[in-house]
Amino acid sequence: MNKLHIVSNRLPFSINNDENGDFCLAPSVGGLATGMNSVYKDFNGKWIGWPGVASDSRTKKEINKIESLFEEEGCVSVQLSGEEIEQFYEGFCNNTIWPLFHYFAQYVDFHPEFWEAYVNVNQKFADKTLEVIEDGDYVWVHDYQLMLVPEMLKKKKPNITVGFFLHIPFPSYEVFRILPWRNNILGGLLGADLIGFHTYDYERHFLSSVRRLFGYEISFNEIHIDARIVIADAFPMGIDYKKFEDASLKINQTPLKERSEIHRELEKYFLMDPDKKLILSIDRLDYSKGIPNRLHAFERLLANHPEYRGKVTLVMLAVPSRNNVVHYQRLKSEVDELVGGINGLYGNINYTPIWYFYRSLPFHNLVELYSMSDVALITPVRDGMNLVAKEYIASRVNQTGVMILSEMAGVMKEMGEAIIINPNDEEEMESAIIQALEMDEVEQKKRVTAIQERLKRYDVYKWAKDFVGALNRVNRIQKDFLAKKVTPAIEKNIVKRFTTASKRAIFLDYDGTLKGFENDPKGVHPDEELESIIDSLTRNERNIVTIISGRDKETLGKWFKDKSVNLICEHGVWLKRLGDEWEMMTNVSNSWMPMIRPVLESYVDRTPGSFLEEKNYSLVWHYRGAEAELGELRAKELRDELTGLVANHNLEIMEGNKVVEVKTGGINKGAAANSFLVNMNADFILAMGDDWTDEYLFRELPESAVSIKVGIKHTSAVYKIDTVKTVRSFLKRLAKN
Ligand code: GDG
Repeated sequence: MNKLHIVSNRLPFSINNDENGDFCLAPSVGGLATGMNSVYKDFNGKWIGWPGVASDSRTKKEINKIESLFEEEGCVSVQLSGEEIEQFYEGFCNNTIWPLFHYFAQYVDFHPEFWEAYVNVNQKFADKTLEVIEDGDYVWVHDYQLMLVPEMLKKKKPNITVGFFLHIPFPSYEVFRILPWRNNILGGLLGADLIGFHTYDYERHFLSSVRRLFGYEISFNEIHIDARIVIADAFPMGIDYKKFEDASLKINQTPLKERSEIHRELEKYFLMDPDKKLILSIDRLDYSKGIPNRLHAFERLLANHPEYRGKVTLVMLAVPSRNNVVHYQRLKSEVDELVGGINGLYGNINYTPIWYFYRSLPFHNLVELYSMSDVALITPVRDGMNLVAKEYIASRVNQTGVMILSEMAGVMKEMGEAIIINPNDEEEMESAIIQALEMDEVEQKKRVTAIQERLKRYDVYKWAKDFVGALNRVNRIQKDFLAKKVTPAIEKNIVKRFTTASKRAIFLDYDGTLKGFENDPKGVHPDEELESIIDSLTRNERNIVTIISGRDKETLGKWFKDKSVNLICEHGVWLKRLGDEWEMMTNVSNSWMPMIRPVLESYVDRTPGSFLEEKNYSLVWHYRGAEAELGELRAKELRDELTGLVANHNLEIMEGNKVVEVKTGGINKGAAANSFLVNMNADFILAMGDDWTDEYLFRELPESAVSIKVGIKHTSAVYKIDTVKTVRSFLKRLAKN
């Protein structure tokens, strides 16, 4: 496989000083570093990111030293100045995107200078990446700090495969649309070939924004953008399960005198009274984590249930985070005050209700807390995933313990066995704490074991491998397209056959092939360029050009009145040979229309922006002008409703691009083209079309025909071409011969 590179805001090492005071690197312990290490070294790639110090806070010599230390680890440094960090990271990332994507719209700052810094810094990351990557490489970009990088990379190097993973929630469209730069962000992300989220809900919100803001066609989780397919999918991030399990086993076996201070303190606590219980809470001090809500619930418990006073302690580890941002400073004061209040009210010489640590702890202390706490209380008001919840469960090597978990955390989807709460419902949280404290061991073990099995299977290594596997599959889809693409060599061959032929039958679909889609289908008249292409093709009388379309005969008849072309309309009901009158190709009836028309009309009434088109032998409901998601929903409904009706009347439902059409069965472009070809003796046949109604044409024409699909989707055509623009330039070159 080709190289795989990682791009993330931070590099996976932090800078320390060794015993001589020289710089050295310490590996980050986070899940991302662990997961990525498992894949990127195997693929011989680089890790591109910010080393963690402002470039203008050190001397040039120090920066060079730091860069070379990172280089030894396969890392490429992106240097950021103090001002860039302030405006890009603290500004746009943490004051705009973070609150917005966590539904704290009231905290969002919309500063154009923050946005400008975001664009510039993203460009810096992209430029650094472009220096190290080659055609054919894979690049995996991480998180909300770098959402513009995929597009920036793809623009300069289209022949790479780009994956993007978002570690935080993707908000609903109604929230995302608030952002003035929403289209730029979405466009940036869509530069990737694969976009990963923790949960299906975030994926769904993302697709909904793509549909509503850009109107791209989406089938399941595939977004069709001209000649590209972008896939969105859910990959719930796992943890290094074994690392937590092993560390916890080791703690249980540590001899008394070797135990850490925290470990000894915790044991002392239980020695005083074995019935005592510990509730654990660990997070970065962030407003998304719901820390005040949790404290209120704990306070309620002590207030309403005096029997738990002296018996239950909340161990709260709040890791300092983003303390330059004002909302974090306010949160810190709020939490300090709440903890002080509760301890003051319910504590005594022998009892402190909350043990509050405002710092980070070394890994083994963290696991000690996990392995010795009876209950984990994890109550974010919004959280992309929440790895703490997974780490707690992995550390429960004797399978006891109870998890109280917010329904707003992504991890909840994998932890149905936890006690699930709404973090805004303090009463519910209070009852959940009581339920957890009183849960018997058999029940605890049943629940913990079930979650453990799941987390063990889908750990961080599996997560990373799955994502890379999906990236490979996307790459294959793109390659399939390339395999059929009309290359210069293939075109040369087609032109050669075309030149030597004495009679050339050319079938051209109209919408999506010769002409792009527009909102008003009535107005998509041929433009000057198209008319001149048709003229130059038909000037040579060896070329028998036929426009073959689902459109009605009146419209096409009017548009091509002065052109030397044949017309096949309504998918093959009508034929107009050059110089002749309209003739019916098959005997069809439209007596079914009065029965179907009211059904379609009711959809027009209930779907603003949609309308009904009445052709001679078919009825078409168009929803391109409707709100995108509503249109698709109604199209599904309509199809279901029609299925029962059409079966008894030999009718067919055809779904084109943003249309649902009902017509008499057995008529299609393939049959029509073949009957048109009878007695013609064409020694060269060309057919071009973009949607599935053209597939009949591709399938039913003689094998020697040159069939060309416009777009990337699966097809029976022999070749593919990417866009209307390329169709036109191809036809122009053909006409010259
Ligand atoms: C973002 C998303 C998503 C915490 N305190 C200490 C410590 N930690 C470690 C934990 C855990 C990590 O930090 C925290 O991860 P979370 O997932 O809980 O939360 P965020 O930092 O907000 O992460 C989140 C995540 O990205 C991954 O995609 O799950 O939703 O917000 O691993 O163990 N580690 C040590 N000492 C501490 O005091 N050593």
